[in-house]
Formats: sequence, C-alpha cells, structure tokens
Amino acid sequence: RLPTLAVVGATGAVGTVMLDILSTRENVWGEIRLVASPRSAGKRLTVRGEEVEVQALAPEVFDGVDVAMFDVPDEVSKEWAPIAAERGAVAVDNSGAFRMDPDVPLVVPEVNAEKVADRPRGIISNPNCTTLSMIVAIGALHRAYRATDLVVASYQAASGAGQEGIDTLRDQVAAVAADRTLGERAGDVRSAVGELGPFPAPLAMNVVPWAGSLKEDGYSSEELKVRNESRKILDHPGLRVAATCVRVPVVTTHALSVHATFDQEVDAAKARELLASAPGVVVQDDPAAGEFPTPADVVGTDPTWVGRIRRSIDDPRSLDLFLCGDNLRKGAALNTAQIAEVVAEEFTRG
Ligand code: 11C
Repeated sequence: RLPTLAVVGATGAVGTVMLDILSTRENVWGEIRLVASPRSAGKRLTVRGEEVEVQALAPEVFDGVDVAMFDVPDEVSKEWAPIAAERGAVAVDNSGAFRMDPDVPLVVPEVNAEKVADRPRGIISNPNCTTLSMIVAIGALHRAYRATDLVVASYQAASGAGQEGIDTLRDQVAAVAADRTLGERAGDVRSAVGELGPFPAPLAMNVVPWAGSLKEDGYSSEELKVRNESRKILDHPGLRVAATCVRVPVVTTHALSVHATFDQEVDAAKARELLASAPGVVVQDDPAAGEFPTPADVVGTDPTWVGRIRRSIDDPRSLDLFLCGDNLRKGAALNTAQIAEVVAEEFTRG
C-alpha cells in the first residue's frame, strides 16, 4: 500500500519547497496531510496539483500517518516528533533537536542510506543545510581516499535564516540600491539598511562572519554543527574539522570552500572523475572558460556542484574545492524527501 505522509511546517520557507518537491518527484505517497501552527490552519495549499487544507498541529493529526516530516524550529520538533513517533509514524526531522542523539540516525541517502533502518526512537534526523551543501561530495572523496581533516569556510545564503532572512535581505538591498555613495565610509551601509532582522550586522553590501548562536570557545552553533554532523554522517569520530561560517548577500544557495586532507596522496584529475561519477554531484570546473559553480546559477537545482578542484600546492594529500548547494532543496527539503522515500519503500515492499 502507499504510505500516508504528514508535512509539518508546510507553510514555512522549507515547507513551501517541500510541496514543490513532492509535486515533481515520483509519487510514492498515498494521502498527504499538511500541518502547521494553528495560525496557518485552514489555509489551502497545492501539492501534487490538488488543493489541501492545512490542519493545526495536534496529536490526532498523526493518527494513521506512516511518515511525518518536520520542517519547524528545534523546540517544536523536540516536543512533537516524539508524539508523532508514539502514534506510529516515522518522524523525519529537519531541525537540530535530535541530530546528535546516538539513538537517532543522521542520514544523507547518497552517503549512509543504510542508517535509516537503525532508528530506535522512530526518529531520523536530516542534517543542517551547511553540512548538507558539501557532504555528498566530501563523502564520495572520503570513500576513495579517507579524509583526516576538513578546513571549511562557508558563504551562506539569507534563506538559511528562513523567510525572515529572505525578507530582510530584500529590504536591505532595496534600501541601499539607489545611493551610489554607499560602501566607502565605515557605518554608512549600517545606517542605510534599516532593520537587521535575524542577522547581527548589515547583510546588503557586506559579509557577516556569523550564523547561529554563540557556543564554547567562541565558535558559532553553525560551525559546531558542520564539525559534529560531518563526523557522524561519515561515521568518522576522529575527523578534524575547522569551520568558519559566514553569511553573504545571496537569497538561496550556500557555498563552501573546503581544504580537505586525506591519509594518502590525491590527484586532482582523478578526484574530478570520481566526483563526476558520484550520485548527486555535478562537476563544473573549467576556470579558463570562466566555469565554476556560483549560487546565482545553482539555485533551484538538486545536486551538489563542485568546481575549482586543485591538489594543494603545499600538501599532496590535500584538495582545495569550491562547492555550492541549494540550501532549501538538498540542504533541507530534498534530503528530507529522499530519507522519507527510503522509509516509504518499507511500506511499498510489504
Ligand atoms: C543557516 N544552516 O544557514 C542554517 C539554518 O540547524 O537546521 C539551518 C539551521 C539548522 O542559518
């Protein structure tokens, strides 16, 4: 039989992309229930070409549900994913609430799909969008060469901070667009942009070395997620990861530069071939022709894009790479949908 799916957080930035993904991928679902906060209940949204009324989040909405996706803030997932699991659904959670729980698998189907079956709490976690924007490609390299160190710098889009992030960037860009004197004196952009929204500094005409909340030793939560989640997904607790996460004035698609070191010598041409044949990865790497991935060209697509592949000048065991991935698609909704589809196979198999 075709399993029943609930999409919790259907009206948010990721939920909206999820409805598009559910409407365009092969349909493996029976009923699809849309769920959101009571504020959004009663709205009608289109999925698979049909209008569906949004239901308010309540324990009963999970009755008869086989798989429940959660695209909601951590505290909402923390409370409601276990309720969905108690009522018999497999919860696939895109928040940070359960990712590091040893009883919750953290899954990227191209890297560790087999972990889906190992879910004692009935919950499966979807990684953070920054980790997800690089890990499919890094996983393919790790399988071939075994990684020892990752030095990561992210260039993260405003939509990582949700609809409020997108709206703030658009408002700020509009506020600075007409003034051709801005950007030459300290503080003039800050005075011109208006509200900072979820960002700690102006994002228009700027870059901001911060995402998430302050953690130990000056790291941001986002930087620790990149480290800890990469280790868990690659099943490599000794992997050394140094991340600096930076927000840039891009609406959607995270980019990362990665200096990856392996425990053997690497070759750029072989790495390029290996990445080109890895599922979910596209290599675009011809700098002489001006070809490399950029967020403006990648947004709206599914794969992880990789370019600027070089063997490090000073270390034959290291590669330098530049990666881009749509943070709302593979970085969030698509990976959640892929995990849910792996679970759905259990129902369709019998
Ligand atoms: C950002 N990656 O770009 C974050 C958003 O742990 O799922 C996602 C936070 C998370 O701000």
